[in-house]
Amino acid sequence: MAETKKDIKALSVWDDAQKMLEKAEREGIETAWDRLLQQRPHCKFGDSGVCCRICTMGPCRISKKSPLGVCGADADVIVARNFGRFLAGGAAGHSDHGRDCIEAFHAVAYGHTQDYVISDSEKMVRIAQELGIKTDGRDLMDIARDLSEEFLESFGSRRHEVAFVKRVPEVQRKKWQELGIVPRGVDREITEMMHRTHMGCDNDAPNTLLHGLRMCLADGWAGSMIATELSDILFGTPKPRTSKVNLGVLKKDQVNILVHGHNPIVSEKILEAVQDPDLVALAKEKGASGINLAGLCCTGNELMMRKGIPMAGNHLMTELAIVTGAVELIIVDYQCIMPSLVQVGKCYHTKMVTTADKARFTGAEHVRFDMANGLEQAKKVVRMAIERYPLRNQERVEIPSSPVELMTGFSVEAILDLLGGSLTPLIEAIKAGNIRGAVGIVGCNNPKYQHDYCNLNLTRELIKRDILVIVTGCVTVAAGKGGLLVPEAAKEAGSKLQAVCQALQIPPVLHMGSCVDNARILQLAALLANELGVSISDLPLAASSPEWYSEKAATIGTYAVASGIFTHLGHPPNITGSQTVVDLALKGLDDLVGACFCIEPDPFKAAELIDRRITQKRRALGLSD
Ligand code: SF4
Ligand code: MSK
Repeated sequence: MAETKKDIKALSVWDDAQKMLEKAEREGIETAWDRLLQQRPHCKFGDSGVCCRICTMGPCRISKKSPLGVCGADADVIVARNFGRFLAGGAAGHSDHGRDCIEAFHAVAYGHTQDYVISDSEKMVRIAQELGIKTDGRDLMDIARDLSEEFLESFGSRRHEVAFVKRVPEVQRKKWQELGIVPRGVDREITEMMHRTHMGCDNDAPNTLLHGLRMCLADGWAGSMIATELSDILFGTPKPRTSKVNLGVLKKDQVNILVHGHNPIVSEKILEAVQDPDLVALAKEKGASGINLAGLCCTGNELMMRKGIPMAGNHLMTELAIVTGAVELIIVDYQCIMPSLVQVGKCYHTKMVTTADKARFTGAEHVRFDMANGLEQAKKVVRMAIERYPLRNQERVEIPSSPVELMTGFSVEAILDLLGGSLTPLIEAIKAGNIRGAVGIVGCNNPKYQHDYCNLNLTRELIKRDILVIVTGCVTVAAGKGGLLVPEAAKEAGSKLQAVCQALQIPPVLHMGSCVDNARILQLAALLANELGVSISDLPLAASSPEWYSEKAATIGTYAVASGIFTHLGHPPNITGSQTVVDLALKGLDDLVGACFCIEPDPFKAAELIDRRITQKRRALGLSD
């Protein structure tokens, strides 16, 4: 892990990041790395999860000298409660995003907006049929209304299971039933977690954590899955296409606008607005040669997957993108947006615009987006960006690198298309060992690591071992910048995977989308398991989040494990103060749901651990290596 700010090369593996860190240093601009140093050393009680602030008899901190809180809670109870609430934050983030997608879809279905439309009606009809909604001879908007109501039920308390539990292989579902963790409704499971972790309620750590599994399953198989499916229905199901990545996607002679956050509802309208001929003409009037749109984090992933819009960077590149001095405006929706962006923007001419009432930033301008005014507001924001172009100090502009090409757009539908409409060729490749297994590498950056070192090296190490890698979220940018998201990267893969990639003209690392799109990985895993008549936990699959930081990443890891996917994390959550909780996470869960977590900061050792697990699963299925 990077310890000192002086050695800039130790902070990030990327040339564009290093150059911008040097520029920030020269220009006296503080970044996340500086603030990490100021925060160190971190509090040991907080780090190990044994600090309780759940009631005002405390706060209580557990140590050898004082092993119980004022109420009598021990380290196990306190750690489990804290972790339960941590997971609830992640589940709420994804799922509230999912709810916003339902509201947009609902508005379309009921004719309350002209700005949003159904782009993939074939997918909508297919999902409606899958969920038992009648479609024959019905008007598309009637079907849409029923589907939106059906999805809303997955958030409430009236159902015994969320709609997409239907997709879960039967063996897995039985395990969930035996354990009492079939997810009922997103809001219900999150509320119950908050209730259980109130003082004097659920005081049995394993019991609290079992509910954590249920709540995270509600996120994966409902909140996130609904967000993904409805985003496809509204904005189009991704297909393979090319794009570009790194800070080099910014243009010196154009108005640069960055979209940041998670939900495509805002960024899709910005994309429409930047193509408006009147606004392009206005940009030219102000001296720019055009308007350039680029993405950050998961909103960037959403636009890149569907529309091929380039990405400027991932989580730790967001401040550094502004440091280029070339960004007129950064427009955000929610999640993973550092509050510091407002201050960094003020050191240049960069304006920050917020759009969601639930995610406002002091010092930023708020332009509220709703279903009825999306395009109008988007045009207003693009105009603001253009007006700032003349304020740019070109002498301070430094765009540090040339963009790297990548391939994106591997939705489940696109993968099936590539395979000729059936999973059989993929299954045959797995059986023959040409693809020994698959690993979803997902999630974030964290300044405690050298930026993207683990993300990149774990990906490289796995493809060398003929293991197909799927990326989502911020790892996508790492893989893209490393040149791994193009078919030519097959030469970095083991010889068998290389041959598969060459035959299909695909990269050995497939980009499947944003944070919520990890639901695509769940769906693909379920399809494979159903085809083979086994449980997801029997498949040679794994997941990893090497440089994670967010509550959402922990929630993703937990729903992956609960769904039967062995999951690697680069560092543990704040649970190390309870041996009971650690044992359950690293081992006990394997007996319960057929998968568990493993922790390993070194990407090469992590690859070895994942490989071993994949080999075990192959052998159990009677497959050779
Ligand atoms: Fe302390 Fe118990 Fe209150 Fe937590 S719930 S702060 S351990 S008294
Ligand atoms: S944006 S949760 S830093 S992947 Fe989804 Fe990136 Fe992690 Fe946020």
